[in-house]
Amino acid sequence: MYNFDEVIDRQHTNAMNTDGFRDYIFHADESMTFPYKDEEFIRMWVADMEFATPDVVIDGIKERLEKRIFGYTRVFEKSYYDAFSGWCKNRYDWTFHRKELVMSNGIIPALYELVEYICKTDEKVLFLTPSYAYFKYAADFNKRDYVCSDLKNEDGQYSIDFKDFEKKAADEKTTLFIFCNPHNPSGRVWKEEELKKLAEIIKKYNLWVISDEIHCDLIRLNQKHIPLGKIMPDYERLITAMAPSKTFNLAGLMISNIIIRNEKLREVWLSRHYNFDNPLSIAAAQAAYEKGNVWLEELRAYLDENFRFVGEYLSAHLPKARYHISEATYLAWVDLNEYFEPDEELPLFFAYKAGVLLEGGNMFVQNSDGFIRLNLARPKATLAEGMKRICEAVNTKHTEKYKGE
Ligand code: LCS
Repeated sequence: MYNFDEVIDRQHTNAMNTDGFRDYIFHADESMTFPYKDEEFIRMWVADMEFATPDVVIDGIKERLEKRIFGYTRVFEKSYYDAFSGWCKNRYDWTFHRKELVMSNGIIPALYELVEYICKTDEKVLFLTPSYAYFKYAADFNKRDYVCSDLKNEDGQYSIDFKDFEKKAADEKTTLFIFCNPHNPSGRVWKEEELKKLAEIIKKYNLWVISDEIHCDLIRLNQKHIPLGKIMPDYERLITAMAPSKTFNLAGLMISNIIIRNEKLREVWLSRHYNFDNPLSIAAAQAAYEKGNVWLEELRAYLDENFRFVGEYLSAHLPKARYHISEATYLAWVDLNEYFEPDEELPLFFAYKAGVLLEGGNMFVQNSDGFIRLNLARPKATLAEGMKRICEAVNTKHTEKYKGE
């Protein structure tokens, strides 16, 4: 049994989570102060976990360290493909050809590159909103327009508005759909019928599609992830992105898998991408895919329990909050519209009044005012403290808008 209750000190590790929040959440520098010391915050924002990377991964890195030379490195050996494709086969009954797999330091940099390679300057990127903001940033970075299709939210149940999606897909300038499967921030695991309907529209308009499946391993125990590649086995214009970074808490090692079916696009990638990888990251990822299964199953059970706890706590202390257990991710998506005005700066409110760092709906492009996103991948004790502080701050809130100190 792994000890997910352990509270691990992350100070002095150059962690974004502990040291990067002023810049990322508040666009501020070190001069921004709070009624809390930095180490007193309960940090429920950026998507990494407060849990240790599994021992099997750390052992994999140690074994590689003992080889003592860290020269220029790429994934040459078939053993990496065997480990990762075996993982996909076992968990999702889905595989891909070895030649289709390329590596990237992250999915974000891959998105930035792929938008440039795929979309001409007057073409547009389509995605579903609310959205992980880097889908929009990937378009902005390349000076491409983007178009959003708002998800429908019926009493907290999110679904795709297929009519609206098709209307936007039909625009001949829309050439690329970036799809979050499962979806951050709503936590939806898309069902087979939904994926099939999407696939029909994608095919009808011959769209390129990047299926970002970074969250696919972190689903509730009762859920099933279906790679879009399994629904569209022969569709050439599909790129699938998966990574060990969220699953095993090793985002800082910067390694992700990009599966590019189209040969021409792969050639562009291989000729323009900086094709080197970090040897320690390869070792970590391979060990994770070969030996991380047991740890992951225990983690998922722990996360399920954290989601259950949050639901229970909110219904007792903030009964007007709308909350459903996310089907995927370790991120809770909570609708606080009954307590706040739509344009209130929720991250600012909770940082000042609760000592909790969290992300607000305004950070997810559109269609998400009045929401907060809470990272639940943490020990139960600090989760309970975070929830207590959040609920107390809302319940003692004055009725007027909070505008910062
Ligand atoms: N794609 C999605 C859908 C994500 O949620 C994230 C990280 C990434 C890509 C990043 O991939 P990387 O470049 O690290 O391989 N999500 C984060 C989030 O929601 N908050 O902090 C990070």
